[in-house]
Amino acid sequence: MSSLMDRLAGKIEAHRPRTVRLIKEYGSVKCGEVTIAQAIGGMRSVRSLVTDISYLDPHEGIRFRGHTIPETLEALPKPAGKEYPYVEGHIFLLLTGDFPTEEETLELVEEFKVRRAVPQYVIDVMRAMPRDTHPMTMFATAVLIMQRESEFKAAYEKGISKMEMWKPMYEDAMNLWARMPVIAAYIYRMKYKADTIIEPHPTLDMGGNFAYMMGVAEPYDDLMRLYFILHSDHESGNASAHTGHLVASTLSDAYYAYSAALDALAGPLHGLANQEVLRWIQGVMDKMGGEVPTDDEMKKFVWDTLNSGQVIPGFGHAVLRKTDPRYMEQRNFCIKNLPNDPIFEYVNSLFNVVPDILREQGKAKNPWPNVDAQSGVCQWYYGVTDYDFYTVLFGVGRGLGVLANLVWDRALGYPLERPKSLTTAMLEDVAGIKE
Ligand code: CMX
Repeated sequence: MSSLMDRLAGKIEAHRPRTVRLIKEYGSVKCGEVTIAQAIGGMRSVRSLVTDISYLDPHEGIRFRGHTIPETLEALPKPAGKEYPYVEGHIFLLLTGDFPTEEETLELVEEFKVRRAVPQYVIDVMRAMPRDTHPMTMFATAVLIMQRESEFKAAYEKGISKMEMWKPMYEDAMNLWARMPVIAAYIYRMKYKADTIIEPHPTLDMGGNFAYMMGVAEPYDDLMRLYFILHSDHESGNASAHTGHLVASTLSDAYYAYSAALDALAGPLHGLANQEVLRWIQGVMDKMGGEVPTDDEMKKFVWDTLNSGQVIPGFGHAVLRKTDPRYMEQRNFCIKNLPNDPIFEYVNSLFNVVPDILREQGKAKNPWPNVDAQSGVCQWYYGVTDYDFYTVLFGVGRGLGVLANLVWDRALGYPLERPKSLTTAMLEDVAGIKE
């Protein structure tokens, strides 16, 4: 057993009695209620999911295992000479709740290297797809096609006790974590870089190897360490994490569940917003002939978009009610590394004008920027300008949290998800509407 699996086993043993006790002794205690608006309106804020891996406070933002983003970035081990931590160490934190030592992190770095070989049939399937297929479709397909390798599925078919199910789920998660960045970089080089594939580097960590396989020089490796960590988890209710949890609740394996989570991420109200931000900015740039608009000019572009019935991508959030700390952390990176970049100036200009406009329009509950408003700028600066690829990057990051949650879902025996539907007539009845 690896140090990580060993630590995880201890954590699971210690945690199980808490869940059992809550169900057995306090199962009938209410933790929330549901209104008609919530039932019709996408279950906003309904307190009906449980995870200990991250918690999203509307005003403070995300905490990973109780730690804010700055605390997490500070405490995780970093490769020598680098500003941002090993992604591998963050996986250790998400799974166990403990910050790993350098030694434990390096053990994980080595383990992922052993697990990361992508089978040839996965490559063949990706290559057989029309080259203009959206990269998220390629990515989700690549994950799904590997389902035949699921150790969870194999163990289930042989017959495995409920208490042991987390172990093959962990093996599946580890294999996926190791392969996700490799597959993502493969798609990028095949689709956008004239099929000039770069094989994995023998010594680099996950972030370093990803940058290497993308063919992008330093400090892109550090950017991607930051990026993957920031995008990893946003508690359970967001569409991608929730989809993963729902699918796995049928005792479906990690390949089915993560692939489905990617499908949810591919919508423009969720992860695809990062490509939409760059597409929107490019549209403005074209109209401006490359010049950065004044605030008044930018206001007009924003109002034109709103008046044509579209959302401003990268702004608003279903839970957050302040500027997303993930936006701020990426902004800090930009201020340090690309302060004079024209697209960064565009994003800053949007930061100056959009919140007031959304407030004036009076619809969005949160007028502030979210994670997607800033992430594409950095990619563009380092030459990754094919913005329909950006959601794949989000998908690699989100996989860290989705898969960590799936391991714990199995460890705690979370059951099949099955909320109850009502008809409109029933709601009218509940509301006391007579005619
Ligand atoms: N621009 C214009 N209108 C917006 C808006 C925005 N950025 N954000 C919210 N609104 C509108 C909604 O469309 C909704 O309008 P209707 O009443 O006409 O349907 C109204 O304001 C109320 O929405 P809300 O309760 O504030 O927000 P929701 O929880 O419904 O939706 C989100 C949240 C993120 C989908 C929404 O803010 C949005 O569409 N933002 C733009 C897309 C985006 O950036 N998505 C990425 C989010 C982060 C991520 O998951 O990656």
